[in-house]
Amino acid sequence: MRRIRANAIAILTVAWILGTFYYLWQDNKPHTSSPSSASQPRVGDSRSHAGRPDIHRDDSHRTIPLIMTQSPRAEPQQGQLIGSFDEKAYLLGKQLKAGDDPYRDHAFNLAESDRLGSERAIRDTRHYRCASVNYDANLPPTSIIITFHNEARSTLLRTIKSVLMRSPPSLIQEIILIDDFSTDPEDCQLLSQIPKVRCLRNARREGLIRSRVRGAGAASAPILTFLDSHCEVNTDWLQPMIQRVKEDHTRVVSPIIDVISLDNFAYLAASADLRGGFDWSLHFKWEQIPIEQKMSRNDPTLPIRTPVIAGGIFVMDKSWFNHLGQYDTHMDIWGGENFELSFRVWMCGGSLEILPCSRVGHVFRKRHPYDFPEGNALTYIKNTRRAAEVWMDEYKQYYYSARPSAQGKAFGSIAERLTLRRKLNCKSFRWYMENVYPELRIPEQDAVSSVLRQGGLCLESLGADSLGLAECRGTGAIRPQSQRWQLVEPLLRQQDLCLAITAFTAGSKVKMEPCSNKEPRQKWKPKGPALQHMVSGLCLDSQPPAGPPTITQCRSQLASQVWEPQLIT
Ligand code: LR7
Ligand code: MN
Repeated sequence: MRRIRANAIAILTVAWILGTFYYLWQDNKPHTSSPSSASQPRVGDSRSHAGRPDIHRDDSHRTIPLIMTQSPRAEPQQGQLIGSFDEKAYLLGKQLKAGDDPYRDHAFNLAESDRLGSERAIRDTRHYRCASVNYDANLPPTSIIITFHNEARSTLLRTIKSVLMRSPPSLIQEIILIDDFSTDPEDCQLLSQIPKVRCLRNARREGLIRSRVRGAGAASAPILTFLDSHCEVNTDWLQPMIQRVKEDHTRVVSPIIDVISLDNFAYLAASADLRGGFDWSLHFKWEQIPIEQKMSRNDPTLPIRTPVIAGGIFVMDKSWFNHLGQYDTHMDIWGGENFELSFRVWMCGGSLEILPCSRVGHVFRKRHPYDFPEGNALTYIKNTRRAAEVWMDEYKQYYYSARPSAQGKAFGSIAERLTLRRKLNCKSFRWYMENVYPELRIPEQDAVSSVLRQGGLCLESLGADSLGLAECRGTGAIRPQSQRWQLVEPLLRQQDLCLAITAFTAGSKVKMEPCSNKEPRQKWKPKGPALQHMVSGLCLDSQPPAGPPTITQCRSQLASQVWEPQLIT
């Protein structure tokens, strides 16, 4: 009897341990994206509804913090998606020749892309809670618009097949390809044998902006979905975006853009805490969502408001796209259109968001693999200048000071776009700054000039090496440059020269030298009325008053260490 009981306990213990291991394994195993689940409801699915020079290339988007993922599992193959289309013949029609540089034509490793096949499995990179979000059963269908110029056949086909494999078929009305005058018309034409795929070819090179407008004009669905030509969409990518647009047609929504390695085509999850931002030169960058917003996010499936979108991958109501003026079709080839669209959407009554439950992979590259007929730099300047002139009001001055070379470059007439802005009764850029992107610092606030007063005297630079206290001269505009200081933490500037220590020890002299944000000898911060050198911890001291100032041990209220900034107005 006792033996039977002991055996029973042992069996139960083993079963419990095995059960625990199985549970943990289930929880940790990589989820692999599968063909869309919307048409096949899951058993026990308890879904509840919840709500470039920087000109050459905008490189910041290539530095997305990554979360490394495990290798994916096999995904069931989907037949019948491509009809009579002969995929093998299509891919064999363009093969890399032995000895060719696999990066030459596309700025990514073509050999690796060709080797991968068109239906590979990728990891489902969403937060696990996304799988239990519910979407309406009767979402409206969308037209997918993909513009390309000399895209590699294998990446283009993988983009299309990933859409067909991982979207509910009822949501895909059509896939419109705009061949932007690629060398070989068959790259596009042959793909129109795939059911739902249409191919439009430009008679000359138009650039991605006019190409997308053409695609949108040909679209028959009420919702537009734009994709770059080297993407792979992930599990249930489409429903979250269409749902948000269906609920409010003024929303323009993007997925989180995962990274497909340009070297080995690994699919890597991007951080879910990023939004789109920019600097005054109109250089796009990914940035952390502001800390207060991050703290108040208790549901990782909720949308993230974003000041700008990256530009290539987004969903928008077609009537809203047309109502808001599509794109500025005087912009050429590549660049700047994402700012123009983003400012316009926000300022004219819409909103922009990133949906963390939607994930799309994109091959980020380090250079453009195609030519710019007018040159890369001039094109980027023309496009961003148009965006700045039409939308940025008095704030455009900061764009020009960040990009002095833009001044005087041709950008064509903007009369039509200004009329559009007036007709749509759009808000000011100031409103955008205050309500949408208050985190963008205004350079002029940093650059206000002050005198640094000590008693009746002012700190003055006398050439590069010599500094001293001198009688404060003039007021307002007639203050001499040598007494005007800009306190842009951590730098103490006079134009391009900055106050620097000469050595890190007490008693060392200070001098002026060309500014560098990275130079530890130039870093200062206010400490009460004193100015403390951040690295040495010593304070700026006028002693002895006759010679050049030095750095000495900080002592509170020591008269020779008191520097009162007095704004020059
Ligand atoms: O003359 C051209 N004609 C085209 O049809 C030049 C390009 N294109 C096509 C091209 O084949 C591709 O499909 O336009 C698309 C975008 O060009 P890419 O892939 O060379 O550029 P990118 O990935 O750096 O582009 C990002 O910035 C662009 C600014 O104009 C566009 O907004 C792109 O759509 C945008 N891509 C994304 O947002 C994807 C995520 C990358 C980021 C950030
Ligand atoms: Mn791209």
